Amino acid sequence: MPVIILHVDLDCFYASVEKRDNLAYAGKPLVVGADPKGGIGRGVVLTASYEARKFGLHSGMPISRAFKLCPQGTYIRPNFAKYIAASKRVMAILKTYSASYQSGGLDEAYLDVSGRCASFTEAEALANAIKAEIHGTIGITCSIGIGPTNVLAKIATDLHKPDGITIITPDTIQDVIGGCDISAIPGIGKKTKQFYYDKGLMTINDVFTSPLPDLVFLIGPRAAKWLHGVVHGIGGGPVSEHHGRKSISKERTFSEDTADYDFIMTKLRDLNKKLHDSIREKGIFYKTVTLKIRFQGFETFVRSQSFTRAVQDEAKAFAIIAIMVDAFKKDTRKVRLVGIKLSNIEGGSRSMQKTILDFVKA
Ligand code: TTP
Ligand code: MG
Repeated sequence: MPVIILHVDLDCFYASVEKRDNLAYAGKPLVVGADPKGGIGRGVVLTASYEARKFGLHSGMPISRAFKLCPQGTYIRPNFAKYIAASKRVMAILKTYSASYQSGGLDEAYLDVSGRCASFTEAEALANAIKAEIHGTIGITCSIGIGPTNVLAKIATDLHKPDGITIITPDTIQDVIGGCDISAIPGIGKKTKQFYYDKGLMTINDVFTSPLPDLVFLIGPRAAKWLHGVVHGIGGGPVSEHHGRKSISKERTFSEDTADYDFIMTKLRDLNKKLHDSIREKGIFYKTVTLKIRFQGFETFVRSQSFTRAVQDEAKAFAIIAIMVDAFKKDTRKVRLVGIKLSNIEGGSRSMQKTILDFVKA
């Protein structure tokens, strides 16, 4: 019996809920996010309807830029309570289709339907039934990917959006997704993809046709094993948004040991910014900030502090680092190296949506 996973993802979720509740938005570009204030507003697009996406709008785009690209759009503020209520109802429906249910956040979930579908054809019929029930009951559409692993199912979902179904069987992986850019793989973002491009891995096919030892040579054993597994449908485990990474860190050894704390703080600010650029790109959140400081003679100290919930906050992280550095200033030795580590990581949209839940509860 083949392993068959369904990945269900709601289409432009927040915008769909708003459209459901206000017929005036039908067929129009709708943007849920910050107030554009005629083009000078701050903040970002949370989601854009598919009509708005035709103008190039997407989640995370500065609202001022969105307004320039699509001034005729309707711009509304989010109503999280409504989205959470809709999400709960959707998830309750999904759970009735499989005991093996795994949430992927507010608007997506994985269902292992191997137990009730003997073939991918049967799974497709089930996917149609799920789409119909969600549409009929909640009034919004979703897209469904069907695959032999969570990650392949998730990649499949994105191929036919909105309101689509895409099937990848173990035999059609290369046919269906071979031509996709490598960034179609969850965990490879717009910036990380350059790393793979530089190694000649631009499409999924480039990975598919590379023997594992070649991949190990190119990108190292850990990433190679992960990537090889993804494209060959090996490893059905939960989708990892960040290669199963537990922390992300950067450090800097000074060319000359220094006691100039203004200079040291400038370097730390720079490291902190780079780390945050990277986690923003990947959608990673962290709870713990660690400072590492090595003095002349190699004595090394680490100091950590944790937030009560996962965050992605460059300014707060830097404030914590500054306080921790202060405690070392009385040491008269010069500093050889500083580093920052962000750990207790939660990846991808899931934790982002947790913070939205926290936000609403607060
Ligand atoms: P997504 O599933 O990433 O996006 P979507 O549902 O809006 O669109 P798609 O049809 O491509 O699936 O995210 C689900 C919701 O999470 C989205 O409606 C708004 C919210 N969200 C944010 O608040 N910030 C973000 O950066 C992203 C990507 C999503
Ligand atoms: Mg979605």
